[in-house]
This record gives sequence, C-alpha cells and structure tokens, in this order.
Amino acid sequence: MARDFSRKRLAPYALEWDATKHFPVAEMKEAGSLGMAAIYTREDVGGSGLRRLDGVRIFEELAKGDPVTAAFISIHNMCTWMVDTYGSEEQRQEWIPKLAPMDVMASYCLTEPGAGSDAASLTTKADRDGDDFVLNGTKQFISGGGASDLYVVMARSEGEGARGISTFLVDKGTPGLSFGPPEVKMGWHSQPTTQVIFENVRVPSDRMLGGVDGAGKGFGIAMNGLNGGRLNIAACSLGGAQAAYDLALRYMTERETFGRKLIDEPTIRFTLADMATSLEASRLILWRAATALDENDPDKVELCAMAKKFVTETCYQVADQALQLHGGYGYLHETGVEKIVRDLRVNRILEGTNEIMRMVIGRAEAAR
Ligand code: FAD
Ligand code: 2MC
Repeated sequence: MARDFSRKRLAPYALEWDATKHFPVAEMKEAGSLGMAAIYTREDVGGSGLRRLDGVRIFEELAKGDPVTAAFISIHNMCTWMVDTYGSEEQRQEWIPKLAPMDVMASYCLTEPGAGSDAASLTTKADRDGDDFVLNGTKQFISGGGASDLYVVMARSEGEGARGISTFLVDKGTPGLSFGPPEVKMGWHSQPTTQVIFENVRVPSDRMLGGVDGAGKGFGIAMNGLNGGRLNIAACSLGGAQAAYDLALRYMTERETFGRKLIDEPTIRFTLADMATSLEASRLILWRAATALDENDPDKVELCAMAKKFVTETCYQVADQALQLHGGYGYLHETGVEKIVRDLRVNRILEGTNEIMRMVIGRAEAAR
C-alpha cells in the first residue's frame, strides 16, 4: 500500500513540488487516512498499531517517491508517538484521533539558535503562573513551521540541565506564537523550515505532556522520540538512494559510449555492485535497529545512532554515485537525481548530526 501510494501520489509530482516549493498537505492527509501518520501508535485512539520495523519499511517506500514528504510524515509520526506514549489519557483521547488522519499536523520543536547538538542547554522558558505556563524563547529550523497546527515544544520549566525540561503541546492559534520567514535551503524545498517564536505564550498546565507528572521529563521524552525519528530519517535516505540507484541502473542499460552499452563495462558493473551492496547493508542495519527498538533492547539507543549514521552517510554516497553515472544529465533537475542528492544531504545533519551519533556510540562503547 505504501509503495502504491508513493508511486501514484508522490513520485510523479516530487520534482514539481521541489521547483515550486509546494508543501503537499493534501497528499500527506491522504497518507494519514491510509494509516501512515500514526504508524506505531495504539489503535484505541486511531493509530495503526504497527511495529518500528513496519515503520522503516513504510518510510523507505514513501521516500522512493519523495524523501522530503516522507521525512515530514516521519516527524509527524514522532510527535504522534510522543503524545500516545507520554500523554495523559485525556491528551491521547484529545489529540491522537486528529493526528492520526493528519487533520492536525504536528511539528517537533527542540533546536534553538544557541542550542542544536547540545540540546539540553536550551533556554526557551516555561514559567509557571497560577494554573498556566508562560513560554518565551525561539526555536530554530522547525520543519513544518507556520504550516503545522500543533507544536510539540521542549521548554525549561524546572531549572537547569536536562532534568529541567518539560514538553508542551501548543496550538498554532495561541496568542504570542509567531513564525519566522521560510529558510532558503539547499534541499527540502517542498516543506517550510522556520523559526517558531514564543512571546508570552500562555498555555494551561494541562498542555504539559503527561500532565503534572511530565514536569522535568521533557528531555527524555524528546530523546526517546528521536530514537525512532533517527531510524525513519535513515529510512528516508535509503528510499531516496534506492530510487537514485534504480534510475542509474536503467540509464546504464540505455546509454552507449565507445560503441557499447555502459552496463557492459566491467568498471560500471563494479560500481553498481558496490552501490547495491551498500543499499542492502543499509537496509539490514536499519531493520536490526528497528527490531531492537521494538524489543526494547538495552542497546537500542546505540543501535539507532549507528543506523542513523551509517545509513545516511552510505546512502548519500550511493545517491551521489548515481548522479555521477548519469554524466551531465545527472546534474539536470529534470533527471531527478540531483534533487535526491540535495534532499539526502541534510539527513546527515538533522535529528542529531552524525558527529553526535558518533558521540552517542562512543559513550556506549566506552561504558562497556
Ligand atoms: P551545532 O550543534 O552548532 O554543530 C555545528 C557542527 O559542530 C556540526 O557539524 C556538529 O556535528 C559539530 N559538533 C557539535 N558539537 C560537537 C562535539 N561535541 N564534538 C564534535 N562535533 C560537534 N530541529 C528541530 O528541533 N525540529 C525540526 O523540525 C528540525 N528540522 C530541521 C530541518 C532542517 C532542514 C535543518 C537544517 C535542521 C532541522 N533541525 C530541526 C535542527 C537540526 O536538528 C540541527 O541543525 C542539528 O541538530 C545540529 O544543530 P546545529 O545546527 O545547531 O549545529
Ligand atoms: N534515548 C533515550 N534517552 C536518552 C537519549 C536517547 N537517545 N539520549 C540521552 N538520553 C537521556 C540520558 O539517558 C539521560 O537520562 P538520565 O538523566 O535519566 O540519566 C538524559 O537523557 C541526559 O543525557 P546525557 O547525560 O547523555 O546528556 P548530554 O547533554 O550529555 O548529551 C545528547 C545529550 C548529545 C545525546 C543530546 O543532546 C542529543 O541527542 N543531541 C542531538 C540533538 C538532536 O538530535 N536534535 C534533533 C532535533 S529534531 C530534528 O532535527 C528534526 C528534523 C525533527
């Protein structure tokens, strides 16, 4: 189903959306109606009740059609899972039936201008005032900023350090909430990335995720959300790279140089063999990490970081090789490969840079 949807509703339009910077909201809501916006969320509130392993396979398929739209649906899924897992029963009942069909679209707000990799140093404040919290600060690089209806915001309500952070559910219409202009980017053109600005944004205390029990738990919630997010982003790189590889393979069977088809050149076959091997190795580490998350394996954090780092780097190289195999045509927008290369580049940066993934892996290894 995901493959069919991707082929019919994403792939034919992805280049046009890139060129016109169109955010395909209608198509994403259609994906929601098919169960792909609440993949690993419980069924009693409208989720699909599937596994992480199903999730990464779905995101690979969606990303074959368009890695950018797939990535936004992935971020939305991360927010939906956070509400399902850490929300109070009231919050689950209120939000998930709207998030699952994507009637409400959600953005994840952790990064700040002064706090990216060092996320626990964030300074957006949530000051208690009677029964409310008052939020002040700025979030940076928020995917879906200005377009989403719900903002899942990590803010400091309890004091210094990682344990001083809580998570809040903030409606788009809340007075004092505003958005910066869309950032001009190398790729990811078909979704907005903006600052999300809080100026005395007042939210009732029942908007703290998990209710009063959620106080100070926001960093752990954000990080646990990101474990799965990192897998899905890696799956987006895998799907994009697979699509680029498929284009290159077909082109090699068509293009002739020096009197014969490129596919008959041994060095070209070696290149294709290396690319195919890289894709399969990426798929395997991704499925391994997804299974570890499904089974709550003690090594799940490290395995998710390994998968994110390995797959986003390896698949970026595969996409770049696919561009090279197309010669000059690979550099043209209409071929579709340069877009994939641009779109996959950022996956080495967001949801934790690959240097931070190495920090996470290194810490786990040093603790063995
Ligand atoms: P910095 O933390 O300033 O890092 C700069 C460089 O230094 C990087 O190469 C980094 O790896 C390296 N570095 C940092 N610390 C160390 C260290 N100790 N050792 C070695 N190297 C180090 N964030 C959200 O919260 N929500 C979103 O929806 C979202 N969407 C995004 C969409 C786009 C298109 C982009 C570009 C970013 C998005 N981000 C989002 C933000 C993204 O997660 C951050 O950009 C990323 O975490 C890195 O933070 P930074 O940009 O502040 O880089
Ligand atoms: N899963 C579960 N818990 C985690 C975790 C993870 N992946 N990473 C950290 N934690 C816990 C950790 O166990 C600790 O818990 P406790 O207080 O109970 O001991 C707590 O969080 C603090 O962790 P550290 O002591 O490791 O904190 P430190 O500040 O040293 O490092 C680091 C944290 C670097 C791992 C974290 O800041 C990080 O992942 N940075 C990258 C930020 C990031 O990924 N941003 C992505 C933004 S979203 C995005 O880009 C999108 C496109 C949506």
